[in-house]
Formats: sequence, C-alpha cells, structure tokens
Amino acid sequence: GTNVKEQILRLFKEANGQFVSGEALSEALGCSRTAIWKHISELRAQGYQFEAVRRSGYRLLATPDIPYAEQVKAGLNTQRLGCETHFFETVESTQTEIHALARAGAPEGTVVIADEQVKGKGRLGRSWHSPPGSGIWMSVLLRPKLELQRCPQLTLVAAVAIVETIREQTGLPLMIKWPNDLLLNGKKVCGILTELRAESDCVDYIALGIGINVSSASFPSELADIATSLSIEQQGQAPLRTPLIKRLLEKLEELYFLYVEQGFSAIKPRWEAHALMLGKPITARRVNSATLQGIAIGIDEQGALLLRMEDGRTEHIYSADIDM
Ligand code: BT5
Repeated sequence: GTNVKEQILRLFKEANGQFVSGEALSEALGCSRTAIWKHISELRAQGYQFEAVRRSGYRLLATPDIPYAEQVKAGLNTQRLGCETHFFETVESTQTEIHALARAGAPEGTVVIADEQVKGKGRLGRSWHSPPGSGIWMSVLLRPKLELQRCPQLTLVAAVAIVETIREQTGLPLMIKWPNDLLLNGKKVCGILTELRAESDCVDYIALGIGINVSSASFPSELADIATSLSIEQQGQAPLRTPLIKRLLEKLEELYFLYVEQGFSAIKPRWEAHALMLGKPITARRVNSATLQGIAIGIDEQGALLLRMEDGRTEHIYSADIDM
C-alpha cells in the first residue's frame, strides 16, 4: 500500500503540477485503473488534494502538512541535528524509538518524528496524549560530554529553544513553568521529557522528547481544563508543522552548542526572561521527599529551582511538580 502510494506521489511531483493520466499511472505502476483510483482516494483522506478531469487525468494541487523526513531535511540549516531523521505515521513513543537507535550507535543529532503516538510518555510513568495530525511528537538524540548532575539543564535549554522558536514563528507568548512545561494562557501547550542513559558517572546519551500541541481543536475531558494548542490560542489558525520543526531544530542546535561551549550561564538569562512563576508563591510536590511551600525566587547555576521559605531559608529543588 504505502509503497505504491509513494510511487504515485513521486510521479505527481515529477509532473510538477501538470496532469497525469490514469493510464500513465496504471502503466508506470503496473496496476489497474481501479487500484489507482483507490490509492488516490486514500491519499485524499490523508489530506492530499487532487483535481480530476475526464480524459486529462489527475493533478496534485496540495500536499498535507506531514513532517516526512525528506521534507524536514530539505534546506535544514544545521550541522548535526536532523542529520539522520526518521518519520513514522504511528509509533508507541518516539522516545522508545530513539532509545533503540541510540543503543544501536546512532549519531548525535538523530531525530525521530511521529504523526501519532499510541503510548506517548510523560514523566514518572504518566502518559502524553498524541493523536494523529495535530502535534509535533519528536525525540532528539544528544551525546554531550556532561557530568550527570548537569543533565537536567538540557530540559531548560530545550524550553528556551521552543519558546523562542514559537514566539518568532507565531508571536504567541509562551511561558516556561519549571521544569518541563510550556504554557499559554495558563494551559499546557508543550511538555519536555529528558531521559538519560549513563554508565557509572558518564552520560552515554540523552533522549530529549518534545511534545507540542499544534492544531489540536479539542482535548479529552481529563485534559480539557489544563491543555491547549497553538491553533486554539490563535482562533483556529495553526502554523505548519514542517517549517516549525525545522526552525526548532536550528534553534535547539544553536542553543545546545552555546550551552556545551559556554555552560548554563549563557542560557540562564534567556530562560529567566520567559519564566512564569518567579516571585510567586508555589507548592513543590516532590517524589520521596516532603512537599514544600514558598516563593519561587529563581534558578541556580545547576538549573535547580530556588524556593524562599517562610523562615527565610532558601531550598534548592532539583525535581518536582509545581502547583501555583
Ligand atoms: C511531560 O510530562 O510533559 C513530558 C511530555 C513529553 C512528550 C513528548 S512527545 C515526543 C516524546 N515521545 C514521548 O513519548 N514523549 C515525548 P509530565 O510533566 O509528566 O506531564 C504529563 C501530564 O501532562 C499528563 O499526566 C497530563 O496531565 C498532561 N498531558 C498529557 N498529554 C497532554 C497534551 N497533549 N497536552 C497537554 N497536557 C498533556
């Protein structure tokens, strides 16, 4: 199925907007006119638009915004990120795929993109809602030479890259909620999942997962009050995923290289410029330690959240869920 469809699409691309006759298609592909018509119908269901004219054949008018690997790589202005890019229509989780590629020796910068995830992952075993056609579900493989305790900083580096990219592309004022959420009007539009594999004290690799709700029109009831998408916040206008992914990979590489060369201090002010809860009272719910309440006053050089307690002490929070 897929293979014949790919061939059909190639023929239409070669025709450059001109008509291709049904006869030419069935001859080139060695299948019946009825089979061609079935494939065209399926492509239409996927968002391809064809004009059909008797005797002339079919003309491809528009391709859907699906971030196929070739489309993402075309004209991509990076040295490493996206050098190897894999696209899947459906996958359990792009994180699972990137872990497998990493273990098989894939190079730094390898990217996995899916149109749909059926087992999208959040932190601590939570799930990430990733329906087809509506978001950017992507994982990036990084192999930095980093001490283990610095790895959480990469979540903050990625947050800055995503906020700056989406602000540039859409003007939408995303805000960062430490550590891994990006919000619009108080609702979550993006989540970041940073997983690492290490041997003794050395980082083997980092699987950086990014989920962005792009054109989702609605959410299941349990997310309806807490989630939003770029299109919901723009009166139904959704940016195209493919160019957004390209700009994001370029920005992410720029900030990642800056971070590797100059350290977190080069990123910190850019993170603070978009931070949501500085100066606000918050509750930090931690795994295996007490829940703390205080005023979020900033982050330290490690990327840990600084919490000013009632008694004037400052607590460093390394990992938590924050309620505001
Ligand atoms: C995260 O976890 O926010 C990390 C999400 C990372 C997703 C990307 S997609 C590509 C890559 N492949 C994967 O499998 N994952 C990564 P956490 O902070 O634990 O938040 C999870 C919580 O966010 C859930 O328990 C829900 O309450 C909420 N949630 C789930 N899906 C959402 C969505 N699409 N939009 C907004 N909120 C969502």
